[in-house]
Amino acid sequence: MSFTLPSLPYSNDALTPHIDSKTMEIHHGKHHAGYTTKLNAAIEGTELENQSIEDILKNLDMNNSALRNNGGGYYNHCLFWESMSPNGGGLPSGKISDVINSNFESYNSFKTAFSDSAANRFGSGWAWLCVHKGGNLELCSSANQDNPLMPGIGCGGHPILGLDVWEHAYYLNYQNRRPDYINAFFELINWTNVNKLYDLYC
Ligand code: MN3
Repeated sequence: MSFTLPSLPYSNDALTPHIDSKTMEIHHGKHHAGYTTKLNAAIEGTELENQSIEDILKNLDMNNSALRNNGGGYYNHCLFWESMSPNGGGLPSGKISDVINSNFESYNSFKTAFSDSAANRFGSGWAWLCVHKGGNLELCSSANQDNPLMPGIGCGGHPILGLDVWEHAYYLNYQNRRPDYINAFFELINWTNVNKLYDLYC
């Protein structure tokens, strides 16, 4: 069995003006496709072929850089596309709204903390919102294609929202202005999906 590149849940131009069509086309069609191909090459002929991507990441040998980079890249981008919606953004709805308020005091302080986490990640990486068993939330960031499911990353729980802060995610439209891109992401967050993942993993 091998992993397949998922279709985007919307068209390349659906997230404009926040994320432009060309960036989406290259990011999904080239970068994510590349991680998928290389993940499949890394597991071909091994016992990992029959495992879920979550299990592969949870039990990862962190010295296996091909699997770490491409397994992470595959999973992280799958979550990233689902983290956004043309109809997203605005205040959180549903249960996650209450959980954010109880964990971070308010939506605004959550937004500031998540944005700082994304802005302060030096070089390439990701910002995450994760849920622990029992329902508590944790914010963190990780380098490169690392992911909270991997051992020893320094943050834990199951990711329910992920923001890609690699330059390939924003450079065409925003150049070096990562904070503007982070602000734009908040106009796109798919709170329906965040609620769904919270219920699955809390
Ligand atoms: Mn990316």
